[in-house]
Amino acid sequence: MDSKKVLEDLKRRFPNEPEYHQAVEEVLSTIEDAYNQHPEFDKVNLIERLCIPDRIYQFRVTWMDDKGNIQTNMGYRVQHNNAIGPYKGGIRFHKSVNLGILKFLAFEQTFKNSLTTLPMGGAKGGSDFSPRGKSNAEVMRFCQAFMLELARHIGPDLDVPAGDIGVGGREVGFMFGAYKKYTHQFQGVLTGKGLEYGGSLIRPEATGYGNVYFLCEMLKTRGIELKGKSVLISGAGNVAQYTAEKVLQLGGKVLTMSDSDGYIYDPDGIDREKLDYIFDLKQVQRGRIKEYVDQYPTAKYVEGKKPWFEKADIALPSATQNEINEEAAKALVANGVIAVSEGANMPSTPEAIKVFQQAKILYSPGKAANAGGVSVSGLEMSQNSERLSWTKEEVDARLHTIMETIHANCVKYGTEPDGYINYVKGANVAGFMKVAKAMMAQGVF
Ligand code: NDP
Ligand code: 2IT
Repeated sequence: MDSKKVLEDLKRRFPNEPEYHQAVEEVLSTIEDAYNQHPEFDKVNLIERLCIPDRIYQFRVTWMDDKGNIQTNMGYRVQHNNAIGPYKGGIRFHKSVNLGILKFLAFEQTFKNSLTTLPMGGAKGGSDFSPRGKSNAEVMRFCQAFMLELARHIGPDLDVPAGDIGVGGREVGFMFGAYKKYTHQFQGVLTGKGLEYGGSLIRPEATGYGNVYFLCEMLKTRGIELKGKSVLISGAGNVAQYTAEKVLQLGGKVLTMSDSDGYIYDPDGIDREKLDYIFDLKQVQRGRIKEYVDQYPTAKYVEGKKPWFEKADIALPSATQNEINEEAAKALVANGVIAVSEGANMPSTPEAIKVFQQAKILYSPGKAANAGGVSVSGLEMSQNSERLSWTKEEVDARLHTIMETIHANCVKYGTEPDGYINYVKGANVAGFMKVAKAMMAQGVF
């Protein structure tokens, strides 16, 4: 494989999809050596078949707002690869959603799901609809309209969506209800469901908890403990909230959280009581993070900025893609950060990753560090299939084991001659090899 040529070709065929190009470039640049050791891969053009999604559905979603106006949004499902299991991946509702972003996410998901040790292929879907500022009834009508079209393309053994940005328990519930009504079937077709109708314990917590378990594994390689360390978290949504909870449980100090308008910095740390306030603010009131400083005036709110210029030991980006650029990465390193572990998908730009790796700090990409979410989704599918529910302890223990296994695989495939662990390379090579071998065994499609 000539990775430059493959990438140039993709850019020519699919222009105006910069996030997709970015995700592909990162993987190709790290798997090239491993790929070239298997000439049989290139003989069947495995790389192009792995980079280009199996299929993409694109549709108009029409719904009525509370004033009786008819609104339209775009809906998408990218089914990237199902070599190792049914398509699996979240649904994102955000005004920025477009095909290029969903293609990057579906591509990443394929390698992430491969790393989880569970049988899941890669997919992603979503809409440029934003639940922010919409009434409950509007969100319900939108979810029903979205599912009216999506329902014909998914199924428990075909494609199993879940949440992502803008899609939490409420939206999954509305979509599940709609799927059930349209198909007349009660099936485990979505994960992240409520506990009363087939959801798994620990699924809401899984991405955040998993990232902190992964972080602890990374720290262990240098004999460092999380206890007593200060932590910057971005985002204030599902991933950020449960990341903060686990950091607190393990004795770390959370200094920041954020949303797309700005960040809060609490010099005393966000303790249990303050975190409960944030859970209520975000999950019940659906408020904004700046309201935190009204409640806790010793904290500050910084409008329009990201938290990366504050001094801390650890950074856990948990909001969105490309939220850490080169300048932010340099500031983190200059301030003595020892580890960056990604709760979000592709939050660091390629330039930022270079800064972390050149400084030889511990740095793990989202496809390894945030794989806990989809892993517990996989465990939810297992529970649905056997029509049983496992205890919190059992699911959490399995999540822990999966994160340790992913870490061990990154070490196995990513350790460089000087002993530095290149987690990007490790995750990409480990994720790639499993999918590649499955594709080779199944013939050319
Ligand atoms: P939520 O919708 O629950 O929360 C997203 C948070 O990030 C909000 O605080 C939001 O602020 C902020 N945010 C979203 N978009 C932007 C933006 N463009 N710029 C700045 N801030 C932004 O989503 P999740 O917590 O579920 O997802 C966060 C990240 O984690 C995403 O990258 C997602 O892909 C990834 N992820 C999620 C998993 C899951 O299980 N949910 C699993 C693995 C990864 P605001 O309210 O202002 O929009
Ligand atoms: O990016 C992700 O891994 C998710 N949004 C979770 C996907 C899932 O199917 O649970």
